Amino acid sequence: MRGNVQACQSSSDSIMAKVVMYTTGFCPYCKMAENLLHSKGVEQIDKIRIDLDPEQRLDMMEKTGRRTVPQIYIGDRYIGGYDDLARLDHQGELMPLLEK
Ligand SMILES: N[C@@H](CCC(=O)N[C@@H](CS)C(=O)NCC(=O)O)C(=O)O
Repeated sequence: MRGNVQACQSSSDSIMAKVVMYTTGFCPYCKMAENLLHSKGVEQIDKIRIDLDPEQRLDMMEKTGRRTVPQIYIGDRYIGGYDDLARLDHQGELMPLLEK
C-alpha cells in the first residue's frame, strides 16, 4: 500500500490505483469499462450499485453531475463514464493513472 489507501497491490506485484465504479446490475457500458480496466491489469473494481441503493444514486449525481452509469474514479481522480475512460486510453493517459 502507498499513500492514503488509494492504491492496492495486484498479484503481478505492481501498484495499481484503487478503482471505484458506480454501476447497475444491467449496464453494457459498465461491462465495457470493466473489460477495458481488466485488460489494463486492474484486478479489483469497487462497485457501487446505485440500482440497489437510492442514496448512492443521489450521491453519484451530486458528486459527478451526471446520471448515467458507469461513473468511474481512479484513485481520487474523477474520470467520467466509459467514453471518457476509453478516450484517456486512446490518448495514452490511462496506464499512468492506474500505475500511480
Ligand atoms: N456515454 C456514456 C453512456 C452511459 C450510458 O448510457 N449508460 C446507461 C447504462 S449502460 C445508462 O446509465 N442509462 C440510463 C440513462 O440514460 O438514464 C458512457 O460512455 O458512460
